[in-house]
Amino acid sequence: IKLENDLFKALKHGNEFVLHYQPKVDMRTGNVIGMESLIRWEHPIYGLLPPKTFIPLAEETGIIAALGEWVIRESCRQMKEWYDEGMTNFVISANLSPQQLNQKNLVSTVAEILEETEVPPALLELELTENLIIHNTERTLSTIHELKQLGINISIDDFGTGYSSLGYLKDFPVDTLKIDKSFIDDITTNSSNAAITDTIITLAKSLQLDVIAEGVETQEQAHHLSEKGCHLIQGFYFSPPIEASEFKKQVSTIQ
Ligand code: G
Ligand code: G
Ligand code: NA
Ligand code: MN
Repeated sequence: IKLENDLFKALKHGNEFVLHYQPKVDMRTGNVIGMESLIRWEHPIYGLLPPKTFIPLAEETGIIAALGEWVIRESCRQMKEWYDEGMTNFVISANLSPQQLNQKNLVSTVAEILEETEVPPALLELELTENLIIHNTERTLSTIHELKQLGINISIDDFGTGYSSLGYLKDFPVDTLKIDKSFIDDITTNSSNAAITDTIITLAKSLQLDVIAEGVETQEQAHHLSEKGCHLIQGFYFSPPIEASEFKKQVSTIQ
């Protein structure tokens, strides 16, 4: 209850949340091609709280609608700032909770934020978890179509972890599959996970989707993925999520 009250207050007063940014790198060029924004809560007493300590609570209490809107707006605001500084080749990704997709006004809110922040729609990506997509309804599907019509990108997060047939992929207008970290962890030693990863890469290729691996921590993992044709990488190997102020420095170091 205590944390729930704090969450309401933190959102109302607006300045206790912060986004960190994790670069996504194209290994063929070494360029940063985008970044995922990941929320943290600068709690006045408990210090910097990771999302797992408050996102579930925000989802249970419905606060996620307003919090999620803040995440998209702040991601776009920061993106525009970097864009104006000449970093025009990035796509910024924000995570979307399942509840947000059921919000009636989600599409119009995203449209408003794009207009307000003057971010080109093609430079925004929303990450949806595979489980959200599997438990889809007609409405989920039409919402995703409407989001796509705004000109933004859609990626499927944690790909490979849902219990699904892959049939949904032909109905959903998605751009990118994000291979879940759990497959990447032991990709060089576990032949099953290597085979699954390989299959996802092939699947993405045949459906003409982009594919990115997340949670890449070692050079061996990066090499393995590269050899299999997955050139986009996100993970501690290049950088953990970092503050906005660190991001510009990191970008010039990586590039
Ligand atoms: O880096 P990390 O510990 O921050 O992220 C942990 C989890 O929290 C991830 O599963 C990530 O998808 C989720 N997460 C991070 N930021 C957000 C956000 O802004 N919205 C939602 N819904 N989930 C987020
Ligand atoms: O949205 P998603 O569940 O994919 O969130 C990504 C999570 O993975 C975040 O908590 C982020 O901090 C974390 N993460 C990103 N790269 C790495 C990595 O290389 N190793 C580990 N252990 N965690 C990572
Ligand atoms: Na994500
Ligand atoms: Mn993920």
